[in-house]
This record gives sequence, C-alpha cells and structure tokens, in this order.
Amino acid sequence: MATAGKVIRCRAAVAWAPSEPLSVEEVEVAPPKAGEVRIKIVATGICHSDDHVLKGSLPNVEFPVIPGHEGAGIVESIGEGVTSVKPGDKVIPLCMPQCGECSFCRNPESNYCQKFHFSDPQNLLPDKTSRFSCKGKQIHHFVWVSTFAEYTVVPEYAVAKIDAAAPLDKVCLFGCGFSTGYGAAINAAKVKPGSSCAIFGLGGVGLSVVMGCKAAGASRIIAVDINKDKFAKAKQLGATDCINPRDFQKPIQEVLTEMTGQGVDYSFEVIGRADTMIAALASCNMSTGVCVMVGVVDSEISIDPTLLLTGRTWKGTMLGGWKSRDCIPKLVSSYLEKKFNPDLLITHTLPFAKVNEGFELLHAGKSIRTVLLF
Ligand code: COD
Ligand code: ZN
Repeated sequence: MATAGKVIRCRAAVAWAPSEPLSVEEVEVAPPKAGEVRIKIVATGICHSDDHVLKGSLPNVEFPVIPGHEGAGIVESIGEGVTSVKPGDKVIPLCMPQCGECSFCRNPESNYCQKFHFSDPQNLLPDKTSRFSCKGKQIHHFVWVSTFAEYTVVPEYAVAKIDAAAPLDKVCLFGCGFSTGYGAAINAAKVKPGSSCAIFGLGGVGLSVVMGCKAAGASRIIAVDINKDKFAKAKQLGATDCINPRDFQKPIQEVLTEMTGQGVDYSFEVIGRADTMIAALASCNMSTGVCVMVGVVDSEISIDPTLLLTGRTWKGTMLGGWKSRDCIPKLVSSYLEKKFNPDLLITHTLPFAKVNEGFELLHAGKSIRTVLLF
C-alpha cells in the first residue's frame, strides 16, 4: 500500500462558515489511528440534511466542516486493531454508528447508538482530534463520515462492509436516503398490507418511504408535495394519489381525512417543517393512526394534546430504524437481488467539482438525488 501510514492530499468540499457555498479545496487527510478506517470515497449523494448543515440549522455542527453523509467507497488503510474490514473492501460509512456496546445497541428494539451525534457530537473523532486539515487549519468531521472528501477517516464501528459486487455509484444512497425512508415505513411505522399511507415530501427520502409503503403492501399511498414535478416519479414508485396542498382551500389534513374517511393509517413527515409535522399528525386516524417524523426542524412545535389523547401514535426515526452495521449490508444484498430499485431516485450524476451545482438542483426542486463522483 503506497499511501498507508502517510498523509494523503486530496480534494474535499469545505464549508468554512454557515450560509456560504462549499469551497472545493485540497485537504490533508491523516492516516487512521487505532480503531479507525481510512476510506477512498468513490461516490456520494447530496441529501437535504447536508443543506441543513450548510445553513447552520443542524444541531451541534462545528465549522469549518466537511459535510456529506451518503457515500460509498473502498477501504484504503486501517488503524491498529481493526479486524472487521481490510484494504480493498467495499464499504458504506455510517452516519448512525453501531458501537455494539451501549444499552441501545444491545437492545434489539433500538437502532440509536449512543455514540450518535445528538448524544455525543461527532465533529471530531473519538480521541477528540480531527484527521482533516486545510491551509493549516483543522477541519471538523460531520457525523464522522464527511463523504464530501475523496478520503475520509471514520471509527470502525461506523463502517459497514458490503458485497464486493455492489455498484458504489448507486449504493451510496444506502448511507442515508433510501435506508432512512424505506425503513421509516418498514421498521418505524410497520405498515400493514391493505393500509393507507400519506407521505409529506417527495425528495429522495420521501420517495423511499413510498417504496417502503408499497413493499409493505399498502393499498392506498397518497403522496403530498408542493412541487407537482415530483408526482410522476412518486406514481412510478407506487403512489396511488398525488396531491398538492396549494390546490386546496382547506387544510391538507382535512383533505386527507375526507379522502380516506377517518384519516390515513400511517403518515410520514419527510420535509422538515413545523407546520407539515402538525398536518401529518392530524392526517392520521385519530384512534389508531401512526405518524412518523423523519424530518428535523430547528424550532420547537406546539400541538393540541387531544390529537394524541384520542389514541394516535407520534414517533420519529433515525436511519429508518436499521441497526446500521448489521442491516445496511443486508439491504445492499437485497438490492443486488433486485428486491427494490433505488436507482430510480438518482436523477443527476455530476463530477465532484460540481458539488455546488448539485445543491442548486436541489434548491430548484429539479433533482431527487444527485450523485457526485470522484
Ligand atoms: N409541503 C409539502 N411539500 C413540501 C413543502 C411543504 N410545505 N416544503 C417542501 N416540500 C417538498 C419539496 O418540494 C421536496 O420535494 C420535499 O419536500 C423535500 O425533499 P428534499 O429532496 O429537499 O429532501 P430529502 O428527501 O433529501 O430530505 C428530507 C429530510 C426530511 C430528511 C431532510 O430535509 C431533514 O429534515 N433532515 C434532517 C433529519 C436528519 O438528519 N435525518 C438523518 C439523516 S438525513
Ligand atoms: Zn441524509
């Protein structure tokens, strides 16, 4: 290995400060320390959560930072004591780690590893230092994975080894978007055959919820978005109805309740807005409905408690409830067996240098997923 043990100079997209465009820079990536893995990122998707990072609206993120959390790559070198991966392995870096030791990792019902960012910020590696520097400055990691870098270093328990046959320019979506959305339907809501579902927000994550509802056998899948250009893809992936809240005078929860009689069995908020979180909650059956929140807002929200008193369940999910190291490789294998096709979410493929163009496509509502290739 020519590069093992050495600092690698390579390209990365650095966010120097909130609300500034990304700057493609040459960065130095230090070798992995004990328990760490250095990965050559081959492809990375752009998720709306990366846009939240750039705007400074995700909690606990420190600048300057290298964002990106939907990548796939090849192990370049490993630190002392790493046993589960070796150089040359195809891997997905995991924004939700699975340390295997915390009480949540040991609980079969939970996928929330206590080493996740909301509990213990992942802006630096576990030894509280960074492996990235640029122009003499230390650059922060983002949820450890920082996939907008040609090389990144992550702890071993935030790496999933995947099938050697997996196409990295496609399976990068398993690092976030597809796994999050599909799992929200399968694991968090546990959608039943014959049920009705409403999905608020038809981005890469929301459309993956549509795929999950379809796979679970839902008979009515109502897709909700203010951008009607998203409807054709939603229908292709399984939506039975597509509605634009702006086409109605009355609140969308009333429209959905009228469409279904008593509200949908399952609703999903996949936008990240306070008003649509409340609308999604109010859209599900007042007695037995389940509303799953996938999006995040940086404000508090208030609701009428009777919405819950009548029996509704309101819950959230991270990375679709999958225990990441155990389940992401299995999802990739199911993809290779053609059990689902998230390739349909990829609308654009760009060279890495055009990362800001990728964000422009997202802002303009023109892309579902843009995949950047190094
Ligand atoms: N009503 C209906 N639809 C709307 C509205 C509205 N008021 N506003 C926007 N939309 C639609 C947009 O037109 C778009 O189609 C869709 O909502 C959002 O899609 P994208 O492509 O912008 O977003 P995704 O799918 O990449 O990401 C959505 C998230 C909800 C995951 C993201 O925004 C978020 O909140 N992330 C934070 C949560 C998190 O960290 N999750 C774990 C890692 S991703
Ligand atoms: Zn994401």
